[in-house]
Parts: sequence; structure tokens; C-alpha cells
Amino acid sequence: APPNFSGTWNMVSNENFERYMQSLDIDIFTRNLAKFVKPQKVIEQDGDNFVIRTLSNIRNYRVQFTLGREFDEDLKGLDNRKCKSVVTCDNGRLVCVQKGEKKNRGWIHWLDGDHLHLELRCEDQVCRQVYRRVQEAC
Ligand code: VL7
Repeated sequence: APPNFSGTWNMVSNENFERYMQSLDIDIFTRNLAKFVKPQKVIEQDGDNFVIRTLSNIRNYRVQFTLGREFDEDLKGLDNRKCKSVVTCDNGRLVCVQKGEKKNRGWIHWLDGDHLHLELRCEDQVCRQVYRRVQEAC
């Protein structure tokens, strides 16, 4: 069974995002806005079913999937491409493969204490992001 990724997470670091965006052909105007953005991840998980929202002042993105089931991903608002995507769980890590126009595209999430890690990959670029759990009021 996968670990529980549910919660609200704020970005604390973002490494090589510029080159990752370049590999996706994001225009320079958008890149220059996006580089200042510190997105929030809101993850809702029920067993193998996930909704991941990436929220920011300039764009929001939502993806919904079930582990092991390929789905049509429409990356509208990001690079606007379409992919055949599948997410599996491998040793506690969520591993997404995004099959489409871009080679070697995908991402990996894993947990480490109150940190959520994300590696975003496209062609020869890897962007490494870390998020910290937002404590809910009791
Ligand atoms: C999605 C963005 C560059 C456009 C805006 C930048 C801020 C915030 O796919 C992603 O996450 C997965 C795993 O959590 C779930 O979908 C990351 C952000 C990558 C690529 C495109 C720049 C414009 C965007 C929504």
C-alpha cells in the first residue's frame, strides 16, 4: 500500500526549474514570472486514488489518477501538451511516466518526515523541489 501523501504542502526549494521549463519550451515571459512562484501542493488521497493540485498566483493545475491506471493527461496551463500518463508506487515513492512528444518525461514524489520531495524530469533536465507540510489548526 502507498504511504499517505494527503495534506497541504508549501514549497521551500526549487532547483533547476529554469532549465526544466526550457526543456518544455516555456516562453521566456512565462519563465520569468514562474521563477518567482512558490507553489502549494494540495494532495487528497484515498487509498490508490489521488487528486494533486498545484496552486500558485499565476497558474493552477489539477491532476486526478488511480495507481496503475493509464490516463489521458491534459497539461493545460503548463506546457499545453497531452500525455498518456501512469503513476505507480515503488518502495513508497509515487512514480509518474508521462508518455508524449517529450522524451524521458515524468515525476517522482516521496515523503521524508514533514517534507514532500518532487523530482520533475524532461529530456536531460531534472528539477528538484522540496515542500514542507502546513500544520492544520486543531
Ligand atoms: C507542475 C510547471 C512549467 C509552466 C507556471 C509555473 C507555476 C504552477 O506536474 C507537476 O506536478 C505533479 C506532481 O505534483 C502533479 O501534476 C508540476 C509544475 C511544472 C512546468 C510550465 C510555467 C508556468 C505552475 C501550477
